[in-house]
Amino acid sequence: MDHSFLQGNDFVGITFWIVSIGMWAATLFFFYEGMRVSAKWRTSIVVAALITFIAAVHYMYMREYWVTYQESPIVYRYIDWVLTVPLQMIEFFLILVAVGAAVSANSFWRLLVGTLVMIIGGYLGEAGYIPAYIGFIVGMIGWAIIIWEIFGGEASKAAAANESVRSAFNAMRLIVLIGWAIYPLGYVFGYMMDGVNPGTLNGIYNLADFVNKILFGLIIWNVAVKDSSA
Ligand SMILES: *C/C=C(C)/C=C/C=C(C)/C=C/C1=C(C)CCCC1(C)C
Repeated sequence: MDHSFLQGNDFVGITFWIVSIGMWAATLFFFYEGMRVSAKWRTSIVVAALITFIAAVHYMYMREYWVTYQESPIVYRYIDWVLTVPLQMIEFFLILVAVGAAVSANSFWRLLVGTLVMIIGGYLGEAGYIPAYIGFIVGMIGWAIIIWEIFGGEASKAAAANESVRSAFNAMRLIVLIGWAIYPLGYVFGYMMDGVNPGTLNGIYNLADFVNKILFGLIIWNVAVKDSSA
């Protein structure tokens, strides 16, 4: 049973380990800080904590799976994403609601549809139900719907009109544009170069999750703390 513990030369396994601990630490931090900010910001911070919490639990299983089989924990990965990405979409609305801006539910539904198209496309491609490149195209269409909505849609107009959330909203959407671009890169290197490469794929996805869940939460925390002390 050599492979039931993390080995020193298993670099991808080490990234699984670091990200899982990072997610737990971020969760404790966000829950604690949520009690410190003013009441209208609490929900946003608690949702940031839930995102890292859900990821932390999944990372424990993914890490175990990787260390044992040296293969992609596809099902755990996608269950994590299907829960945490919609929560991140909700965050765009929560920060607007916290400062009293008006946005309709339609915009949220469009974001949710984009999220589901992106994740279901990626899952079907990775799990081998459809050819990898078709999963990629479907995933890119879903991501484009999300980008379209947060850069040109209703929520972005509401944010532009409000001084205290504008910078947070801008930073969060840059994460969706630039930070999220790491995932399709992982998919390309993992599935579309030369056969399947689970090491590269998971190393890149782990880095992406670290940036896109922890940094994303820290941006929200930063506006909440500033606005609470103002
Ligand atoms: C916390 C988890 C996050 C923010 C996950 C985000 C995942 C993506 C942005 C995935 C995107 C993909 C494409 C744009 C095309 C190829 C397939 C995916 C699913 C890897």
